[in-house]
Amino acid sequence: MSIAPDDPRLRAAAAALASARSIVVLTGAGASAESGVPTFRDAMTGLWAKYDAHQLATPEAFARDPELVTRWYDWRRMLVLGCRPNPGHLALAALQARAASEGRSFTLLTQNVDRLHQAAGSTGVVELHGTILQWRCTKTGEVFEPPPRPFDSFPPRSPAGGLLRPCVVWFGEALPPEALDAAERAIAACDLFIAVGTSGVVYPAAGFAAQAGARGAVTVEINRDPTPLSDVVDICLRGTSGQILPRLAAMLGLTIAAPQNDNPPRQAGSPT
Ligand code: BJW
Repeated sequence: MSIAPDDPRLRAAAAALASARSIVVLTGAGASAESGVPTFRDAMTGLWAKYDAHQLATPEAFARDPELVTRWYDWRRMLVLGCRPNPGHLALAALQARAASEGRSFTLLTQNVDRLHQAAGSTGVVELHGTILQWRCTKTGEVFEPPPRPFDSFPPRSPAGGLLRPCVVWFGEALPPEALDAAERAIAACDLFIAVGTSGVVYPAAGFAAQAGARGAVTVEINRDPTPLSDVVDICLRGTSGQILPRLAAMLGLTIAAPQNDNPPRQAGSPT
């Protein structure tokens, strides 16, 4: 059930968005669900139903069975290349543009690997878990942006003959240091922190709301379902990001353009 338009929690969140000097938004897979990207924990459908996502998203799985792991990631890469930003992505981009025009800081941290925030127009997006649209050679470290069609053979190889792997962060791997630094600096300075569509169980991102709250920021969760973050934040907004974020934007006087259905597919080139 979604939150009522006149709910005081919605008004409190809109007031915080209108007045905060430094806003941090953390998004998770739920933010892309209404674009048709399966959430991490729902990604195992069809041919992949017999596998556990936690078992595939590890360096150990890649070492053991690079063909299986790269087939899964290439299937997901093709899926996200066919997806478009939803009204939640567009609302975040509009809120960021508004904040910037008023000289206020707005940092978007995402755990998502689909680059839909960038496609919606968000800038300076901090990719905590990398991106599935880029792959790197495990031999040379060279990064490639494969063309928008499936790899010809699995596991894919670079021109140097090394195995290619997606530029994502697997369990047990360190987050990109520059992304973690940027997140920590933004959290230390923020007076409003909003977690959108994340299950709040994967660290370090799962700890960000508590860190922001401990430093005195107002904390908000937007999620379809309760999560461990629900007990940590000041304001829980229960509903989908594609409904709630445009509503908050509208309360600040922003109009969100309807997503374009006739966009050409996103293009990828190679190498970067
Ligand atoms: C909607 C909606 C709609 C649906 N609207 N809502 C401290 C304590 C315990 C463990 C650890 C710890 N610190 C580190 C760890 C270990 C580990 C970890 O956290 N394990 C936990 C499982 C316990 N963390 C790590 O290993 C991290 N590395 C690390 O800390 O390194 C330290 C180190 C330092 C130096 C050297 C070496 C190491 C790395 C974590 C990397 C996570 N990677 C993944 C895979 C990325 C690639 C891929 O996509 O395949 O990232 S795992 C997966 O989870 C993915 C996601 O980004 C991430 C978070 O998932 P998310 O986004 O929350 O999605 P879901 O599916 O879980 O939830 C969706 C939510 O949306 C739900 O709540 C729905 O209700 C909601 N929703 N529709 C709004 N329309």
